[in-house]
Amino acid sequence: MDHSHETGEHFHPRTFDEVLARGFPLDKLDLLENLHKKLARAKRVLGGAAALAPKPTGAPVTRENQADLTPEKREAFRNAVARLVEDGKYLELVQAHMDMSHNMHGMMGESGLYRFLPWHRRYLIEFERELQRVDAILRPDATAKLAIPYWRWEDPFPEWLIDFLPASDPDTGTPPPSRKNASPPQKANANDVDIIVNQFSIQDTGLSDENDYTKFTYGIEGWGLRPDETSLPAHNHGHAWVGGIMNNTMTSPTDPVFWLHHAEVDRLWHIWQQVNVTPEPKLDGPDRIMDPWAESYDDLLDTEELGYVYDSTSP
Ligand SMILES: [Cu+2]
Repeated sequence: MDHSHETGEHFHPRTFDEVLARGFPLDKLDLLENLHKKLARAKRVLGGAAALAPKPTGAPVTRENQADLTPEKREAFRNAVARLVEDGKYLELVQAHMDMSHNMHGMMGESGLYRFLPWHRRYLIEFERELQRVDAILRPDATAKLAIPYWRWEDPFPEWLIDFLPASDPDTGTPPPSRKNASPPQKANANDVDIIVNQFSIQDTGLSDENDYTKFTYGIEGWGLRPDETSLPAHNHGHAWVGGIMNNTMTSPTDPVFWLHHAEVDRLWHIWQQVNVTPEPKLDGPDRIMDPWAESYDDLLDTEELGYVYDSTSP
């Protein structure tokens, strides 16, 4: 069944399976760009940027590999998410991702492709600060602040989240469909991650003026190819592999594993940034601002300055 919105100039695939089947929408770039401008314009009439979350104080928190997380931290993460679901904040966070006027995926065109990494970096920071806010209430005596764990794609689904799906599907108000956690599509293995981070230059995006940033983000979002020209599993494939609500392009953050999956995207970007410092995305004017927040691409380049580090910088 095709659930995508494709009437006239509207075009937005509903599932990552569809996104994978269609591939990067090179032939629809003008259409998508215009749609985005229209949506963004409509949005500006409705309301301004969200208030900035306060700058983090103290030492940066450490985002750890979910497989190494202590039972106490797993428990604290689940309890904090459950609390955010209860107080309605979780739904607000999901709604920010459901609003396609933010143009943060390559399925929406060229600027969406360039905005994918910085937009989701900013989005995770918002979630992490909310986690820390409720964790401070739930564990007033805790010595270390909570951070978002990351899920390495070659690892099995985090077993400590298997029974954890606390939020309702925002579209139906009922419990989300259960996960699939199986191929197809394949999720990325260690060799795929090496291609994404170290062999990104083999990607041919078909875009004019492509640079290293274009090629890297194209591969990590999930549009790329392996050297043998088969599809290179990456971010999009992880969503479709988990399935259930994670396969929904708009409501996927309803599944808490979304944050761990995107923390891995963010960690791989961070690793890549350490050796590839010069290339810039073509983002001008409002496209450079990661709405609904006020930060621009340029404000989102240094994770330590943004309040967090990763416990490992090897892919
Ligand atoms: Cu995603």
